[in-house]
Amino acid sequence: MTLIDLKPELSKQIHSKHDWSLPEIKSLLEKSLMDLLWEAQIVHRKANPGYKVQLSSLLSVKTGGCQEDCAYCPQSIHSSSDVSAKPDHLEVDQVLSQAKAAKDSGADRFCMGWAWREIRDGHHFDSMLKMVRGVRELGLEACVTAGMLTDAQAFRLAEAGLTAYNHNLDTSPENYDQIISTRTFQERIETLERVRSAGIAVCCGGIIGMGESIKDRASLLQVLANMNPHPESVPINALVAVEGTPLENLSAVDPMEMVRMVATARILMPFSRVRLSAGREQLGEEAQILCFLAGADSIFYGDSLLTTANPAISADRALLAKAGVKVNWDLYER
Ligand code: SAM
Ligand code: DTB
Ligand code: SF4
Repeated sequence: MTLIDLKPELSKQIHSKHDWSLPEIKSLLEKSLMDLLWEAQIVHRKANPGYKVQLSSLLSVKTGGCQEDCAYCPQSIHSSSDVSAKPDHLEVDQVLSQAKAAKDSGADRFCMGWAWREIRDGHHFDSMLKMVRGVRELGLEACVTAGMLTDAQAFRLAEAGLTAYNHNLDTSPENYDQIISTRTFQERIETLERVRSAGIAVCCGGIIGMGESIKDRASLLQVLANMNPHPESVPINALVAVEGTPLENLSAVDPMEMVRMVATARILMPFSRVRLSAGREQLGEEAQILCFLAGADSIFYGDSLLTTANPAISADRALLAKAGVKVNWDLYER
């Protein structure tokens, strides 16, 4: 069931579709920035009345030592980044105390990451289930990102109360083998189907700034926008070029490219949460505010992402207050 089924009155105002063509999407990405922002605002205001930004905190439960060779990722054993071979796992109580701290600072969702190619059954998966239950008991939404999974694992995660599973497509199907060679785009799609069949919300997006063309960005968005239903949340990441990864020397993406990507995602997927994700440290306040205007309605909130830095909580509170953006708690009471 999609949001449009739940709120049928909205379908009369907003055209939500699943058959976007590549030229349609490319022409949105290349539109005059003013016209693109205007169109994105119209869609956003109609689809998301009472606009509030969701605050999602991230924690790396298992850092580094991952067998996959994703070119952007410092946690891959194929990279020489500091974190690439740290097989530490946080324990359940450590994770839940971080979740409690995230809740106390105002987070809505707690997202936990494991640097795995795929989930294996056993002690670590049992701990993951306990973490999901504990996070839900705190009254937070729970999200997990841990690589590929089986039908049975997806079902057990759903049973534990998992709200969403994050599994990004990262780049276009055409560009995929330039970035990752240890798995296929199709394997990613199959995991997403398992997550959806288990009744867990799908969190799926990608990264820009990895040397891809505008056509690649359009093609990635086409796959996302033509899913039916659309992913419940769509993280848009800007590459954080980490030393030791094959992409370490790439220069930061132009902030307006993030604005364009967010605006286009909003137009294509009116009711999804579009999350302004990694790379906010490089964006500056003005570009982030333009991303909110373009329809971003979620951010990662907390001083760190998985292994890299994120803006400080105090800076984010100041930014949200400056933009007059509403969150689920009263900014001025905390
Ligand atoms: N191993 C699991 C997986 O790949 O799904 C979960 C963790 S993985 C770190 C989650 C996502 O983080 C990746 O799919 C990618 O989109 C994002 N990511 C990782 N490193 C990044 C970087 N340097 N810059 C931007 N996004 C990054
Ligand atoms: C997503 O799309 N971005 C987050 C989350 N989902 C798991 C991860 C960003 C990671 C950035 C690099 C790092 O901190 O290691
Ligand atoms: Fe492993 Fe995920 Fe990093 Fe790829 S993105 S190397 S799968 S942790």
